[in-house]
Amino acid sequence: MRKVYFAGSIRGGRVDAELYGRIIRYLQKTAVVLTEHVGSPHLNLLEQGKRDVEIYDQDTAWLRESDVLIGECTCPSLGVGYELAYAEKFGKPCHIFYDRTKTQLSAMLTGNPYFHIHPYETEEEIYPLLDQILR
Ligand code: 6IA
Repeated sequence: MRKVYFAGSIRGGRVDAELYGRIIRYLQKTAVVLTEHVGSPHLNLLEQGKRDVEIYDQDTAWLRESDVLIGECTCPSLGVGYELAYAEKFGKPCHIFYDRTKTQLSAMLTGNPYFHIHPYETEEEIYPLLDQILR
C-alpha cells in the first residue's frame, strides 16, 4: 500500500481537525497514512509532552519515507508550508486541497507549478480526487 503523508494545521489552529479526520479515515481504506495524529480530536495543547525536536525528526523522516503528500491548507499553518517545501525538495508529489470559499491560498503555493492544487467548494468534491491521486 502507498504511504501518504497527510499534512494539516496543528499549532496554526484546529478549526478543521474533524475534516482532517474524515480525510484520513477515507485514505486509510486504500493507503497507509503515516500522520494519523493530525486528525485526532484529542491532540491537546500540551501535545502529550513530545519534544519539538522529536516531532521535527520524526516528521521529516516520514516525509522522506512517504510516496505522496496530501495537504489540507484551508487553515494556514507554518508547519504545513514547511512540509510542502521539504517534500518538493525530495521530489515527492504534493497535492494541496483548500476551500476556496473560505481562503485565498498563498501565492508561494499557487505560484509554484510543482504543486498539484485542488480548490474545492464542498467537502464531497475531495473524495473522488483522492481516489484519482491514489489510483
Ligand atoms: O505549524 P503547525 O503546528 O500547524 O504544523 C502542522 C504540521 O506539522 C502537521 O502537518 C504535522 O505533520 C506537523 N506537526 C506539528 N506538530 C506536530 C506534532 N505534535 N506531532 C506530529 N506532527 C506535528 C505533537 C502531537 C502529539 C499527538 C504527540
